[in-house]
Amino acid sequence: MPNKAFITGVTGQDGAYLSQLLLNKGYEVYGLVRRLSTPNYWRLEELGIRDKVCILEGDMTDSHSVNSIVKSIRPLEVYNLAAQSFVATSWQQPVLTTEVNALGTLNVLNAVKLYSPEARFYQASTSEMYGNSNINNTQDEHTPLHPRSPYAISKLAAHWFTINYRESFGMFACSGILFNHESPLRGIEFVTRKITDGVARIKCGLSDHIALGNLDAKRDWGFAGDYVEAMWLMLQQEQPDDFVISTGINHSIRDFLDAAFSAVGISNWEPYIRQDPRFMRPAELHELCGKNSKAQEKLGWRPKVAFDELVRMMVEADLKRIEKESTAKTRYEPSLVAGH
Ligand code: NAP
Ligand code: G4F
Repeated sequence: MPNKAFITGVTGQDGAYLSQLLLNKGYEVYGLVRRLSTPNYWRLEELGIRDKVCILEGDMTDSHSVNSIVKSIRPLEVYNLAAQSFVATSWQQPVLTTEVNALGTLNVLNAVKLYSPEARFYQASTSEMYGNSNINNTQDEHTPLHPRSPYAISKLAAHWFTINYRESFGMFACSGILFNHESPLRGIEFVTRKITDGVARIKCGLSDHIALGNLDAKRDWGFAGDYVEAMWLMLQQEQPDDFVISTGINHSIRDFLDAAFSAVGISNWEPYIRQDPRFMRPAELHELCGKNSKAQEKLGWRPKVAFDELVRMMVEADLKRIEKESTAKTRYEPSLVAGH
């Protein structure tokens, strides 16, 4: 019998790569998808797996739908990836962010506890939980947590619910504290993809600038395809545990601009960047850099794709999309919304 995996957030960046990984390993993959007026399957389609994932309609905030789904499939592995994942939006929609990320996680944990108690559970925790807290400019599993956005607070609650269900009910529940991970499937509102899409448009003569906020923040950026392997590895261990997943190297937004513009042969990017206060945050995280030694030691995991390779991969994918768009004469992703 193939192993059954249930993924919330299956239409997101990580959900798509994780589905691909699990399908390649012979799993049956079931994904929770919320009802939208326009279905959002572009990532699963780009990976060519749209028809291989079994889509089940429900919503993280609707315990009835989550319970029915878990009861009907009785998965052996549950990956809880669904979230309102954009930090900037969490100041505008703190209640929704908390309902989806914190209470939604509780809905999934309760459904697993009631209807599939043998299942192994993965929680998508985040380096945002650290805020500006660090030890020698890095963060690991022991660094104090000090969230600085409604998003980070909601994720901290979900992180502790996961640990609490492990300690209270003996559930095999793991939390992956993942640092920023990117890919050609990244949402266009995140700074990396906003830059690579903007650079590709500038290169093709479709735009003359990119409007950005703080250029000095530093993030530890890895490749999403590498990070979903770590999620799977966590659920294959003998004991449930929590792990930092990161590259251990950070870069500023300026460094990202250097790499993205140089991928299209532009060495001086300053004339193409406009700093726009709409993209500044009420509370910023200045520097994230994860220490991944526990994951290396216990999971045997290490990142494979380096920073320059990642940036180049994203720019090349956006150049290809623009070529396709100009042939089809339509843009197939929503344009940027103010504040994103
Ligand atoms: P993403 O691309 O924004 O995907 C989020 C997913 O959640 C989408 O499938 C979305 O569905 C779904 N979703 C949102 N609200 C929902 C609701 N009410 N009910 C059901 N589904 C809902 O995020 P990602 O980058 O793949 O990240 C995956 C997870 O890892 C998230 O929990 C994120 O917070 C966390 N994380 C990400 C990073 C990173 O750098 N990427 C780092 C640390 C942690 P729609 O397609 O309908 O919008
Ligand atoms: O790309 P970002 O929006 O990602 P952020 O806030 O680090 O969050 C991402 O990573 C977290 C893991 O640490 C995840 F939990 C979360 O779900 C998400 O995937 O912003 C990165 C940095 C910030 O410092 C921001 O202020 O880029 C800076 N930035 C500068 N100009 C901008 C912009 N960010 C965005 N989105 N848009 C800008 O114009």
